[in-house]
Amino acid sequence: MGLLDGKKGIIFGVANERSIAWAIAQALNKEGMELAFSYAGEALESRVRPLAESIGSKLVIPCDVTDDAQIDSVFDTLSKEWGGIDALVHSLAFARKEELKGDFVDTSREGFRIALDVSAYSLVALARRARALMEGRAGSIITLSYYGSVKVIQNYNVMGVAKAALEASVRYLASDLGPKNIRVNAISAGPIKTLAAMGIAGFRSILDQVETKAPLRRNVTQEDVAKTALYLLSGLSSGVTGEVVYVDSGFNIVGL
Ligand code: NAD
Ligand code: IMJ
Repeated sequence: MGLLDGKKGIIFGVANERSIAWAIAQALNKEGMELAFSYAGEALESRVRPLAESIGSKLVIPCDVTDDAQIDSVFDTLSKEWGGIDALVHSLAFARKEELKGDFVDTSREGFRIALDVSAYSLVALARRARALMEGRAGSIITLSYYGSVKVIQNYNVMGVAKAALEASVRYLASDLGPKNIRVNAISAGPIKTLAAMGIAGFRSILDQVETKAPLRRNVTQEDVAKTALYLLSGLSSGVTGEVVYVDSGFNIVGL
């Protein structure tokens, strides 16, 4: 007997086996949830499909979240195949790499637009479609954020602004969808070595600072995040919505 037997969920944001979304998918599947996956761009299909198949998922659907037609097509497929869904995982972000170095003040109009569109608006776009498919079920939606939304972190720049918009969107979506018994929450994860952290100047030093200063004196893993995702996507968190839950070894509570 699993916590999520008979439940169905869609995962946005698996790129490879290191993705936070993949750890979440495995944790959900272990508790009995049936999963569908979306991937961004042809190149990623060959990475995502074998991972999906390894846990018995047959629904692997392309979706660049900047394209409304692709988003509609994902939800059409889910509606046809399943009739409804119980869970949605939004685990994606993007800013042009030139915006993730130097000063925030130099952010271009287009760089700002792209970061906010992919990393924040996409949650609103997905939640609106999910609402129809979660009708009459206790739905749960989660997204992934980072501490750069509330404090200035070198090089995070426009992504920090996008995560602030994302966290505020979580609260507004939770308010709109709460009356339909759909919950919306964010996990603010500590730094983890994934594709999204590759080539970021000073990343090693950020990992080292967590190890020396965070209450737990260690960095978090994808599995730490996945266990909180399991809590937020299951009935264990039935009274929790609009929250940002930190999974960061306690780093964010430390002052001087
Ligand atoms: P990842 O690179 O494995 O995942 C990022 C995903 O975003 C990829 O699957 C990529 O395909 C997807 N993506 C980018 N642009 C897209 C688009 N236009 N349409 C659809 N998908 C798109 O890295 P990750 O670390 O697992 O990142 C997942 C989430 O976790 C992100 O929101 C990230 O900001 C957040 N996060 C990461 C860390 C960290 O240190 N790794 C810390 C806190 C929060
Ligand atoms: C990303 C940039 C700068 C500092 C950073 C990060 N720190 C951490 C991250 C300290 C932990 C990773 N993170 C939390 C992200 O949200 C990453 C988002 C991201 C990463 C890339 C790299 C490749 C690219 N565009 C990106 N867009 C968003 O071209």
